[in-house]
Amino acid sequence: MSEKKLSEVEIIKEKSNYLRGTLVQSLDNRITGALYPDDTNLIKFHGAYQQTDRDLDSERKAQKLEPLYSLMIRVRVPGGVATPAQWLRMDELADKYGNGTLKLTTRQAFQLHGIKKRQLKATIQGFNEVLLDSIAGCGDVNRNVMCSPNPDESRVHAAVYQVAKELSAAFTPRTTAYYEVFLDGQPVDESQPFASAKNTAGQDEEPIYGKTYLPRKFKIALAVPPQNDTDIFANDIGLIAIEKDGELVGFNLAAGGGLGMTFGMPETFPRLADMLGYIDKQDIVKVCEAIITTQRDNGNRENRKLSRLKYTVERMGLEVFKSEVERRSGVIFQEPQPYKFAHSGDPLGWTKTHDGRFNLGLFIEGGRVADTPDFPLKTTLKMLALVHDGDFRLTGNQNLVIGNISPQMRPIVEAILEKHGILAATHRQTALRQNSIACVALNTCSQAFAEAERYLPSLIDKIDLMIRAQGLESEAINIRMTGCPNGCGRPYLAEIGFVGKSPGYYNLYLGGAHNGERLNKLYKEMLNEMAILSELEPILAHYARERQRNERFGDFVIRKEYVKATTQGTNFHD
Ligand code: SRM
Ligand code: SF4
Repeated sequence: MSEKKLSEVEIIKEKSNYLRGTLVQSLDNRITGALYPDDTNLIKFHGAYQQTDRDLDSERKAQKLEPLYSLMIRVRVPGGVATPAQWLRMDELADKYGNGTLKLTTRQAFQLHGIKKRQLKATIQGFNEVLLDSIAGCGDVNRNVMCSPNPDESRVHAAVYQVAKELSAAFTPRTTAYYEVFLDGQPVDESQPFASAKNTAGQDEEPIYGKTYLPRKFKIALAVPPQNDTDIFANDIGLIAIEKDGELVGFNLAAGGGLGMTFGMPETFPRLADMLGYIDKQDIVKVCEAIITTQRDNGNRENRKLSRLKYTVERMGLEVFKSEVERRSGVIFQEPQPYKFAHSGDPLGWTKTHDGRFNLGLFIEGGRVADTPDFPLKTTLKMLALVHDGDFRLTGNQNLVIGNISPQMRPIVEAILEKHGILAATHRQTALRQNSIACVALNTCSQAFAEAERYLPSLIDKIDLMIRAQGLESEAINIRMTGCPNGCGRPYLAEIGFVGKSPGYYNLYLGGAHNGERLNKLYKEMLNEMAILSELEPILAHYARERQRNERFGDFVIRKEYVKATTQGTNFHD
């Protein structure tokens, strides 16, 4: 039998000595703004990506300059809950070392862009001082664990959030490389998993991942029905909280979700996680670990385009995969418990918590926290963080919840936000815009074929005119755009999805379920703005005229046969 050829990244991991590589030398080298090539792969495990300013690439090339290298760094926030002190620190680091903005990601993490490599260590040390870390922000490991961002909405929410934190800690890499390379001399909080290992430098062990980690990235999300605000079916593991008499008893577990695909490679496709069954809450870490090690040992390590768990499940077959997980964990899946998801969006505006405090959901367009002359969002949130006695919660839809506000603080929070027009901005939007997501795309993302975050707002300005003309301003229609088919803004779960094909041109997908339980389907290819608007206008008008009571846009376009329903990942391209 011929030996299969491992992908280049596998070799780099193998010889990296638990993710060290030559990172120290790369960061010290002052001749170039770039890292050594192998280290560009390893740095991802520590949460950073080497990028260039793509707006300037050709100009700099013409001037025979190297690209303007910088790093994007992703800071994990399990379940999205951050303290005011953490918010303030992120705000400060964005100004001091980054491009002056914060990106709230679709996985409830923070991203800073534009960090120069000589300032990376100081940036990471800055996170560490407020007990944030970037290890496993990216790389072939379990990423930021998502969870409905309202831990105080009920006792169940609080319990689910604890499970999210437990899973995050259980699957954080144990290598001491992060500590050695970035945190020399800094105190490490004992709650951070690598703290316990720091005295054993040089004798690293990765009991779960092993020396070459996973074949590919891995993602876990938890949700509390009826909210599917973490889009659990897009994850390698999706956990649906099941409660009994107001207490969390366990989870329905779905596995094998993932959205990335490559144009022209039909063997790659978005796929929703399959339901494996119900598990009691005390078994959840064990079962998730069994899924992770099954993927570790069976995932494709030759072709990174086919290495996510979703392809392992397809290859092994669901039943064989499930039995293997049961064998490894010693836990048998029970029949899934009944549950119902209503939506995948965020509740915006004021809500009251079960213990009499308040949450305020704010719409953050594209998840970008920045200041503009007429909309000082970043400065206003900083002012709020200076007085706020609750927390800040990043949502899976790139929005922000000012959480846990005491009744006494509510008028103060309101006054600060009102003074600078932030509250009004959330309220005056159409429900369609409030349900929009755009991935980063240009100018930092190396994968982008087209704009997303910088373009979607102006496209929605035009779609909004049709929406208002048809009286649909209160219809929550999920609309999502990405600059390439990797799926970072989860466009294949949108009721209206745009995926960039080339500058100014997008594929239009229709028919995703409003609650995140059905993928959409390609409706038209390579549309420019004019074509997008002329395609959408009659469909929206048709929806306004003929929708049934409570019928969602995604369901309507299927009933009226604009597209066929996608029933599973393997028929996404049909
Ligand atoms: Fe993503 C790669 C941004 C959520 C699927 N993603 C990237 C990179 C790092 C580009 C790269 O490889 O060079 C992007 C950095 C852009 C930049 O300049 O910041 C990037 N992904 C993002 C974020 C920031 C989008 C956003 O605007 O919020 C999200 C960060 C999440 C986080 O905090 O961890 C983000 N990415 C997602 C999601 C959504 C999710 O997880 O719910 C997906 C689809 C779900 C999935 O994983 O299948 C996603 N990103 C990808 C893929 C395709 C993976 C695949 O299986 O094919 C890539 C490319 C890759 O891994 O090779 C990618
Ligand atoms: Fe970049 Fe593509 Fe992800 Fe958008 S979807 S951030 S363009 S990788």
